[in-house]
Amino acid sequence: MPTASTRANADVVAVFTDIADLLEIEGANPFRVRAYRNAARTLGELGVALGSLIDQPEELDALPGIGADLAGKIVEVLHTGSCALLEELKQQLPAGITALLKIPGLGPRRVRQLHQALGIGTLAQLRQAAQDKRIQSLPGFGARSEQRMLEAANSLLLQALRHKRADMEPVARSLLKELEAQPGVHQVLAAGSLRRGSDTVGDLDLLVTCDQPRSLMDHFAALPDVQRVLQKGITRCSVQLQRGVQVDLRAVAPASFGAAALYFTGSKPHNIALRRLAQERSLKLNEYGLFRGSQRVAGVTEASIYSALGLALVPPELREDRGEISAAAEGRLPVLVQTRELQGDLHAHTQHSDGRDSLLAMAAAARARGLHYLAITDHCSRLAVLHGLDASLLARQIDRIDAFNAERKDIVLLKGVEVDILEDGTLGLANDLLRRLDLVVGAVHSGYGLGREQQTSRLLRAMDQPHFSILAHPTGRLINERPACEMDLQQVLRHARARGCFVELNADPARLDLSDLACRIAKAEGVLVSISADAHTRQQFARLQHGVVQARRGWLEAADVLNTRSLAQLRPLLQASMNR
Ligand code: DGT
Ligand code: CA
Ligand code: CA
Repeated sequence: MPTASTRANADVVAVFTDIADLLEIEGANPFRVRAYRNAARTLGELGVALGSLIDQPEELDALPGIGADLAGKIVEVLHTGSCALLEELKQQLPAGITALLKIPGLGPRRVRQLHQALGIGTLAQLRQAAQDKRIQSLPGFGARSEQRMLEAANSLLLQALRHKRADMEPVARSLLKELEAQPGVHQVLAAGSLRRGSDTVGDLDLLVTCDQPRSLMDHFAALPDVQRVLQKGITRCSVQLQRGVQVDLRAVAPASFGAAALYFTGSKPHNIALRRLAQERSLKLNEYGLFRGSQRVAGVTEASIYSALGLALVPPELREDRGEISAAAEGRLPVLVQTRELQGDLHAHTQHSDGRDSLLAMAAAARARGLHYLAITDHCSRLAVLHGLDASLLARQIDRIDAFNAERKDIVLLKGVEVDILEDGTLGLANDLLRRLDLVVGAVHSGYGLGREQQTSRLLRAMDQPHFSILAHPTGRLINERPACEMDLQQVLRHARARGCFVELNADPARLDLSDLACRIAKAEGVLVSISADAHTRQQFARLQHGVVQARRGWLEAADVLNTRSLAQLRPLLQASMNR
């Protein structure tokens, strides 16, 4: 029977997000909109499965921002997959209309206008209307914005649907748990790009060993999350879940489990390189094992296969055929950084800018994650500067941190700021303010579209400022939303090293910026990488693990990462970046 407890939190988050978007497009009361948006955010960050709370509505009620009304709707979604309010809203507005909000420059009000004036309710309709030049004559639109919308709609429509890894991880985990609980199931593994830690994942590739594959496939195909069965055989089943996620499940023999794990983890180029290596040794490698003639010489574990090929075990994150095989042959695989090696986090926000939690709550959460220092780097907006608020705001934050450090000894707070890098490469705050801090985190928040040379010299100049420590989310990319800025990344990284600056690997799953390859360039250039959660809530320190996975894909070792340093080791490094 489809049980409510197996439905993912993600379903509730998706329903609430849709409600908020649709209400907003309808022009509903902003407070009502915000209630759904905040609830979606809270639930997205919830550590526990909502399904486990379904029989205790009072527990739901107790969550921040969730009243009796929302708690009722959560239960409704858990039971039915949707809720009456959403269905009602969908009667009034086309279901695809929320996709229009992804077009840069299109907010809810303009989406409503497009719908009312031209009946546009989908990306495809928007594209058609823009091609027909029907939009430019509407009040508030013009030929240029129409052209930009056309380009954006085209690229969104073309965008291959790849899922963010952080969204797919819990889906995979809950499927594995479900499979593991079945009788006669011995081993389970999520292979493919998810296991390799790729920042986006096309589909999930699950492996099991079990006594009765046929009945396991039946069970899998009948899971409540399954929307469509694409293919089903005795040892294989491909399904589509809600939100278009595809999952391939394969049952393999225990003697082949390692070989299958290796094969289905990939990547394909890594597999091909391994097979070539096997051939050179007159061996044959496939998903069933490593064979000499008809004799299986290895296959139960991945390690046995690598070892038979004369290789050290290659961590999944490195299996991209980017030099890992010769490194494994020569015993010079990197010792990849681990989450528990992080000593602190150098980028975090509190309720004093756009964060949600207090300084105390953030400090406690960081401490609970085993961190020994945390830099508070609230935004200092240009607007505040113009109004002369900056000095007093920053001064009060400095006082708060001094008071905290005087009283508490379990974690040290560092005084920082996230300051805008302006288009000319200067910073959004005056030097006499920056000078009072322990570190300055600089970031681009506008002018993403500058040309390559202009963007590069902007960043170089920012690092030439007297107080500049860490270049945050260096390329500005947002996965599936905004491409990396055009720039000469190698030159930027080289300059960072020369100026004693550091670069961030922002662990926000929507960013993961630097990319894996960029991390490798940073390592080659000798610039230290700061893995930061960029937490805006106390729960978001959990993001650090995503950053670490990305860093591992970039071959980073503990020594390559700034915040594996103890505070005593870190201080002089930061001081140098603050006194140029
Ligand atoms: P994705 O799903 O696009 O994020 O990427 P992967 O790497 O998970 O790719 P997928 O799901 O197509 O296949 C899973 C693994 O199976 C892949 O990493 C390597 C292996 N594989 C698939 N097709 C081939 C192939 O034609 N040759 C070889 N050697 N391996 C393959
Ligand atoms: Ca895959
Ligand atoms: Ca696949």
